[in-house]
Amino acid sequence: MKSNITKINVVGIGGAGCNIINGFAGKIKNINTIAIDTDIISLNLCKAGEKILSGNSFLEGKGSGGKPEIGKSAVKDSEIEIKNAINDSGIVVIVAGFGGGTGSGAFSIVAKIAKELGILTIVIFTRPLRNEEKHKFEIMLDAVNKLSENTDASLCIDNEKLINIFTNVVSLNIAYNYINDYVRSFIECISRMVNSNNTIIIDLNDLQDIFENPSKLSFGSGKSLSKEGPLIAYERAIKNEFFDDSIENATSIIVFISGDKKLRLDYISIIEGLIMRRGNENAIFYHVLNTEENEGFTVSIIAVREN
Ligand SMILES: Nc1nc2c(ncn2[C@@H]2O[C@H](COP(=O)(O)OP(=O)(O)OP(=O)(O)O)[C@@H](O)[C@H]2O)c(=O)[nH]1
Ligand SMILES: [Mg+2]
Repeated sequence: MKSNITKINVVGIGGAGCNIINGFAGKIKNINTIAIDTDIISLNLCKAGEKILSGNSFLEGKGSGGKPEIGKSAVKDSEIEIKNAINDSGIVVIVAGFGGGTGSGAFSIVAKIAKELGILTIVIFTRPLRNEEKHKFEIMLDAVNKLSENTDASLCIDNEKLINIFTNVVSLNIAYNYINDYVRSFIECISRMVNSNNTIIIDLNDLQDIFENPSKLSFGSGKSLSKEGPLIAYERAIKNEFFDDSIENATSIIVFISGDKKLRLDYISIIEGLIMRRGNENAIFYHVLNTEENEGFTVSIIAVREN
């Protein structure tokens, strides 16, 4: 019997991509993780289910040296391996830190392979901290300009926001973990939307329609265990530091509310009313409901606008 599970492959590229997928590799249902890097040390530390070392014949596992054109040609050498790894996916989510050589140079190769296979392709990328070298910004902007070529939707995470969240007193690693958790919640949301036994559903075809034109995403998610949990979870989602509140300009808004069997109808309609009022009146509204949570409530919002 053919399974109707949409297989989701998350592909981390370069140092940041590998670190970010370490936050959830093996921990989310129906998700496979694949790491691609030119740097053998980064790849060895990565917990992805599958690992691809690119450009080894000329880089000897030493990385791209910050050069996107090297990262790109290295990963081109691995095209067949990449194709085999993602072939059976319904959705590919590429994760990379823009600003270095491997992720910024190679993401477009992986996106092109995925699109040619007819796979829905989402790119999650980070922007460098403001105190990083100027040329990293230029590399990042070049990569951003290539996003619409082979990407259905992209989600930008500005590393600089960590400075306000942590007021500088924590290690970079702890701050980066915050982003790993955020990416994990996004992947979990996509996976649960298309693969859970939801009361009101959204499927891969709906996502394909929503992302008909290359789209920019804004995402926020919140959880709460309390009685008024759905409302608190909504507030947390909307106030998420990485949710850039572009909801006013969104052409589509997806809201995913999950809770236990006692999930109250009045809470659902309050939340949906609040979101609709914030959004543009012409925005298409999609809602997904799940009542199979063991405890607590989650509200996730994805605002979609054209790239
Ligand atoms: N959120 C997050 N951002 C990171 C992390 N590591 C690096 N970055 C960001 O990503 C940018 C690119 O760095 P890397 O991912 O290390 O670069 P790369 O793609 O491996 O490229 P090369 O090492 O130059 O071949 C950096 O300038 C940082 O802004 C991480 O673990 N988490
Ligand atoms: Mg690297």
